[in-house]
Amino acid sequence: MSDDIIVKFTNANILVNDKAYERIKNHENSNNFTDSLIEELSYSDKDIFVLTEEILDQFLKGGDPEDIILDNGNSDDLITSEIISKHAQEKFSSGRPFDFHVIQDTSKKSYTSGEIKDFSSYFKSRFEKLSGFLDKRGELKDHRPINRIRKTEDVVKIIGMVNDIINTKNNHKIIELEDETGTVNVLIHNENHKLFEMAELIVKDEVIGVTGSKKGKFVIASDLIHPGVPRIDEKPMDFSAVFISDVHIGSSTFLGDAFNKFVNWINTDFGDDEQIKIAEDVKYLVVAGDVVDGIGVYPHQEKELVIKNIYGQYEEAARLFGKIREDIKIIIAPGNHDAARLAEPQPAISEEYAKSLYELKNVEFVSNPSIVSLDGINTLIYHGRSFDDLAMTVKGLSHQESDLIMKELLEKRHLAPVYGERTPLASEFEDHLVIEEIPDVFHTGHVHINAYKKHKGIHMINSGTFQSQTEFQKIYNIMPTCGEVPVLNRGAFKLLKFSN
Ligand code: D5M
Ligand code: FE
Ligand code: ZN
Repeated sequence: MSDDIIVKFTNANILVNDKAYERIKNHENSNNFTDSLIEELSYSDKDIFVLTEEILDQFLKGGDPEDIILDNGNSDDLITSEIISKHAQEKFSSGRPFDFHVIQDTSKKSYTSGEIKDFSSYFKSRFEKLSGFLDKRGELKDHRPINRIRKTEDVVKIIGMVNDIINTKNNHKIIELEDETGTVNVLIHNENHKLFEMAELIVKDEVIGVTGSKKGKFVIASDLIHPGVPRIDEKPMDFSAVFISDVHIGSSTFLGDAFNKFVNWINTDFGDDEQIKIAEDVKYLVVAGDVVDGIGVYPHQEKELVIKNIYGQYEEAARLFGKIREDIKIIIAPGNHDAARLAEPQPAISEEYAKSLYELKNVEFVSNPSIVSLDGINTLIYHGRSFDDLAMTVKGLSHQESDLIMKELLEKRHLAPVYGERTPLASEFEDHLVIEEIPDVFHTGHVHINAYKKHKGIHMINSGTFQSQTEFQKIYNIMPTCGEVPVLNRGAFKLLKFSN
């Protein structure tokens, strides 16, 4: 009988210490008790573990045996430490198991032959992906292709890409909409205030749904529908993630003192008790582009550089990021100042230029945009170049409030909806800038001004900069927020200031 118990536990990869074994053996229904223990404990992700009296107590109390297993690492009661699996040892000795993986990276996938046919397959891909989201919207149920709309019709539902937006003499708006079958003009009356306001946020090349009626040449819009994002549930988070961007190492306006303070904080050597507590929790540092200032990014840039070659800039970056404690994973995406193809999607920063940065063991390089999972918290990283286009073309959107832009991009389900303006987009076979997965965190930079808002459960973060105002920014009256670092601390947003 008691041999059976041992065999059962052994087959289940569970070692039983003497005291626990005595108690199980003396249980009135030892066989059934063994079975239920094995069933409960086999959910553990450890290869082998030791069943102790405490675990048994926990089990009998109806608690989760896992809770106590984690606390038991140093207990003398364990038979020996050698028999704990290597896997478990790694997990416990570092004390910080990482669950990091890259969900979307276009570094290698992204290519283009540069031929005209790429251009049409690019737009076809964009249309297919975005109309796919709209197709699921109840408001657009039974929508029809544009060439199937009759001359006069009371109820019209269509999906199309915005070809053009025209403001009429009487202050109405006409949106020219196109699908694979044809084009149609959608009229938005200025008396329909709410709809007109919505229409002001529509940009060229985005894909929208329209409901309305057909009269003569026009579809008179009663509603405009974005692909949209559903509200998401907040995920539990038992660590801190830190977000920075636009460090601009190599520039004479790079704020080295503030950055050093930041590094000291993240290493738990600087800050008040509460701040140090947050730092102790940090597992991930995400960098959303413009790590260095680059060279030849704008005319006469050399006058504003203290490190005038790109290799030297990345070496300095490696020296500074190399001071960060090694048990923090650093994830780096490129921006428009980094050494990577400028056209988006930008592949990861080139190893050729950033050799010493690549030598740091705790750094991961990803594309712009990319999606990474930080212990299950899905983070969409995008530098934010397209913000320039949106701030320029859309009334009410500005660099100062990039949270409003981020919200629009989420609702449009596209990171750079306007094609052919300042944001160079690679005409690929596939549109990689469609927001296909709903992230938990949407992290951007580029504008050098911090922003934070939660939209339908998604943390939208712009991580500001470590560069003081440049000559260029003076001309455009851009007032950067410097050395202000957003942190998600166990799900709560905090902004830590290192600028003075
Ligand atoms: O961008 C730094 C800041 O300058 C940011 O606020 C955007 C703005 N910027 C940069 N390039 C342009 C263009 N071409 N037009 C308008 N505004 C721009 P950074 O990428 O760090 O140079
Ligand atoms: Fe920048
Ligand atoms: Zn930038």
